[in-house]
Amino acid sequence: MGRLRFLTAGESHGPALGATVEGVPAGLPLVAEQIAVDLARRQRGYGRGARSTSIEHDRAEILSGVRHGLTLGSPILLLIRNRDWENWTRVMQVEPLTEEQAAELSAMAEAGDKKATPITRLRAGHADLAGATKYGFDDVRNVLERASARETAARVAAGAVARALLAQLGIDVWSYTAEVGGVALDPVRAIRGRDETEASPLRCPDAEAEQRMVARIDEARNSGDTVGGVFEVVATGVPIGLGSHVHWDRRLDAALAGAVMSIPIVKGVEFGLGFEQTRLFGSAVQDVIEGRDAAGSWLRRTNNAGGLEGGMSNGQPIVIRGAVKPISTLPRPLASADLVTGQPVEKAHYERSDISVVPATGVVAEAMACLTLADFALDKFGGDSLAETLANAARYRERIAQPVEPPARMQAESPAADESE
Ligand code: EPS
Repeated sequence: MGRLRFLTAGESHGPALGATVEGVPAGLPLVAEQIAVDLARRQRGYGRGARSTSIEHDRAEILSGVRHGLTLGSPILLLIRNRDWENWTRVMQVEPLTEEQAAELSAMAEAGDKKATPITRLRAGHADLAGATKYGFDDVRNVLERASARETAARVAAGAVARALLAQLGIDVWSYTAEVGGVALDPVRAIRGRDETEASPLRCPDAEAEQRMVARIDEARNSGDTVGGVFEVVATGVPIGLGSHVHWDRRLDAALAGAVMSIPIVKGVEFGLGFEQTRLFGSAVQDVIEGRDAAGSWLRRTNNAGGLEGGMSNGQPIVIRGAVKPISTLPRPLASADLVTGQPVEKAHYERSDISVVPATGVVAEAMACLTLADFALDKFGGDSLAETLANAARYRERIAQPVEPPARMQAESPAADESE
């Protein structure tokens, strides 16, 4: 990340999550309510557990970088308080434990309070083993508190700031659920509009497929299991030319793939037709260029490239598909091994968990896409104030809508050039 950067902080059951967003131009209207919309969207979705649906009601406070509703160009600090913290104050205490507090924690563990008991039974698929080994921990809680999907709430808050900037540039980013537990939507039946899709249990535009997806989640819940799926993120209004073909780390496709892949539960990312292209002839894959319309926009017959060619946006909608693995914390735990003894144990650790988080992961992927697109848009258009960024973007859009002048050498009547042919 260059022009727009962000960092998150916070443990799942600590006092709060935080995000710092740096590089947002001055003068962007921003209020907490805008951020609240996306935070609420991330918490919804059939298959989520008690923590998301009834304990946390995420809201981000804006603590810096905004004055009288407008950004200042300075770092924007966002804070989301964990409501569950009040149940974890001793277990997750920031200050060193006094002797009495340590004794209190031991007594809680002896009385069977799982929260207070060090975790050593490793969960396969989670960060438990590698994280504890790497950092030298004897209690997996020190890893899982940060590896938790709870951290993605901070990303969504940061992403909402980026979304506000993109909206000013006419760029919109949305996602929906395309597949859960092997049940895929049928594009022909995916006729729900955006509002209806948003209000549906899995944020899926195909009502019939959604019912079968819900059934798969129920099936997983009844057998103490979990399911994954696929989300699709679509970004519209992205002008031609964000990113670049000239160097690997300036490619927008690579940055988007990395950003979406960084979401803990994501195991694969494709653009447009993605892996399916490998099974087709080139003639069936390339998006034929049909010329320009009256407004100067380039027309395409298809969008198999998912809006990205040569590492750049090509003016078509950017379509990202992300593979969500089944959650690794299983209500009916798998066999495992103990971190301390190295011996097999009958059951891995289980606290609470969700059954499926595909719609929520789509919202997190929107945030990561927004942050990446905003970064690349600022790289292209610059600007320390919103007015400057918008003026630069408008000038660029105006230029690319104009007809391209014929190359100078084709205009010049040069006998020498004719002879050389
Ligand atoms: C998570 C386990 C559950 C999820 C949590 C991620 O939390 P808890 O252990 O407190 O019940 O609900 O996700 C969130 C709280 C969230 O906001 O997304 C895990 O193990 O990663």
